[in-house]
Amino acid sequence: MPKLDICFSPELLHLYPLEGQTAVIVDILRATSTIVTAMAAGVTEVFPVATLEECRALGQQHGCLTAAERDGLPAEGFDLGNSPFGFLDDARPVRGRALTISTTNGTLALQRSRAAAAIVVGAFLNLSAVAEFARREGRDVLIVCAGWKGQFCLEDTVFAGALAEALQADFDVRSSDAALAGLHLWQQARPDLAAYLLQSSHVRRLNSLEASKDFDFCLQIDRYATVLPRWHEDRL
Ligand code: 3SL
Repeated sequence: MPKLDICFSPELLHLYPLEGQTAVIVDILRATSTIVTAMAAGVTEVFPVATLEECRALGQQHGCLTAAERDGLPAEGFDLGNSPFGFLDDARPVRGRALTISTTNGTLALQRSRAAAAIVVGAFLNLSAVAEFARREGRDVLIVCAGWKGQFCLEDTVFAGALAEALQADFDVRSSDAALAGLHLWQQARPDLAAYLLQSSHVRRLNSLEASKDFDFCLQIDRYATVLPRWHEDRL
C-alpha cells in the first residue's frame, strides 16, 4: 500500500525523498487557495515563482497577469495581490489570461518541491480533485505544507489531515507521526473548522490586515471540486 506523509515546512523538505512521489503543495491561507480560484475563474496557466523580480520579468515576457504578496500585503507594482477575490472581480475579468504569481511561502514551497514525480496544488476548495488524483496515480504522497517563513502552520496541517482521512482506505496514513498528527488535528477541527482555525497565528495576521473575508472563502470544502492545478515543466 502506498504511504502518505506530511512535511510541516519547506525547510524540512531535505528530509523527504520527493523523487517518485506525488507532492501536494498546500498554503490554505492563501496562495494555493488563490491559485485554485484563479484557475476556476478561467486563468489558463500559472507560473508560480519565488521572487518578485522573476514575477515581474515573466509578466513582461509572456504578457500575463501578475500577482504578488509579501508579508500578507499586495506587493507594489503588480496587477493583483494574493486574495482569491482578486480573481472573482467582474470589473477585471481574468478568463483566458495567463498568470505569474509570487507569494511569501506558497510559491516558494512549489518551487522547492520540483523533484517530485507529480506536483499538484491542494486546498480545501479542491480537496476531492486532489484526493482523486492521488488515488489514480497510486504513488506515495507527500503533502508539503507551505507554513510561514519556515515555521509550522495550523491551517495547512489541518488540511493535510483532511486529505489523509480522505485517502486512508487506499494509503498507509498511520506509519508517520506527522500524518497521525495531521489526522488528529483535522478530527479536532472538523466540527467547526472556522472556529478552530481562528486560533491560528496566520488568521490573526490576516485579520489585522483586513483580509478576513478571505479566511471564510478559503475554508469552503470542494467549492471547486474538479479544479486541479498540476505542474508541467515550468507552469501549472
Ligand atoms: O505566504 C504565502 O504564500 C501567502 O499565502 C501568505 S498570505 O496569505 O498572502 O498572507
